[in-house]
Amino acid sequence: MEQQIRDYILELGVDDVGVACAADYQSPKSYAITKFLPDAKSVIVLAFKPLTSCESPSMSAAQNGYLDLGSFAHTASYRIARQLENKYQAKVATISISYPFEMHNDRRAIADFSQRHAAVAAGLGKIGRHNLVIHPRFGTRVIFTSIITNLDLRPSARCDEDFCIHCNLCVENCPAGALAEEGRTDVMKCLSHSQPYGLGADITFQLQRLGKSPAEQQAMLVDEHYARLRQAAYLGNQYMCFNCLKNCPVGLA
Ligand code: B12
Ligand code: SF4
Ligand code: SF4
Repeated sequence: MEQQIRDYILELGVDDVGVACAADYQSPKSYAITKFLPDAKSVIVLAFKPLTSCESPSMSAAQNGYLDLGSFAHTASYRIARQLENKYQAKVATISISYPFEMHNDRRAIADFSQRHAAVAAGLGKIGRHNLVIHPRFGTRVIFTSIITNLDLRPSARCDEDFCIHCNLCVENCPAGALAEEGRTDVMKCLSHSQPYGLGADITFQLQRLGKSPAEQQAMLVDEHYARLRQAAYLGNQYMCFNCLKNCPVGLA
């Protein structure tokens, strides 16, 4: 069954797949896996290698590349989950690139499920100095989604090798200094550079608006900054920095 599922997934165009035993998915800050599927037994982790368009010098084209990747990942994940239900009578919970992501004051910037912990448990790579998973073939340039299932699948072997060559290029090229401390990404520093038009920026904008005169508010609302905030909210997460990913030499031919 494992091989059939694997073949189906790769034939859809997913770049790699790994399986973790649900008990081996241990992400202390995330919710327990049973929150998503009470009788979870395995996690199927899908790896997607971004197209070169994601590294276009045009940030808008790079954004578009990631939006394309997201659409493909959604479709592939849905088709695989459907196949698991129809062919193997499985139960499933699909976890996409960034969601599910409940908003709580005491869990800021922590998603409900951690794709990195799942990917490591499913043998799809190891964490590098930049706190991202480095895949054995694709290096840092890889995005993950997961499907939790009640099927008892044989887990993939974990990666033993350290793929990070400790060149420090990710740290040196981070414009926010968010990677200064080893093993921790300073979330607020990263966010200010990677999502200048994200939720945090929107809140700042709304707070700045408070107390302004009607004429000042009108000027703020017709400014391009507000248009960018609205565009980002409409399109989804618009990341403007990929330096830690783009500067990592691992996986480049
Ligand atoms: C919220 C989020 C962010 C937030 C906050 C990150 C955070 N708090 O971890 C911000 C906006 C800062 C962010 C930035 C980026 N993100 Co982000 N992000 C997420 C998201 C949605 C949730 C992460 C989360 O819940 N973290 C909180 C908990 C789980 O993390 P943690 O336990 O504290 O783990 C940390 C440490 O423990 C450390 N660590 C130390 N030792 C070990 C050992 C193991 C085994 C593991 C797993 C971790 C680990 O690594 C973590 C970094 O702080 C995930 C998708 C998902 N659902 O998982 C993507 C995700 C992590 N992001 C991703 C990417 C690519 C990025 C960016 C490059 C942005 C971009 N331009 O695309 C930057 C890179 C920043 C960096 N170098 O760390 C990818 C990473 C892919 C990969 N190859 O690993 C993910 C997995 C999305 C995906 N589906 O592929 N992200
Ligand atoms: S995405 Fe940019 S700001 Fe965030 S950690 Fe990576 S290099 Fe630094
Ligand atoms: S850029 Fe260098 S130090 Fe950073 S993760 Fe890649 S190999 Fe490791």
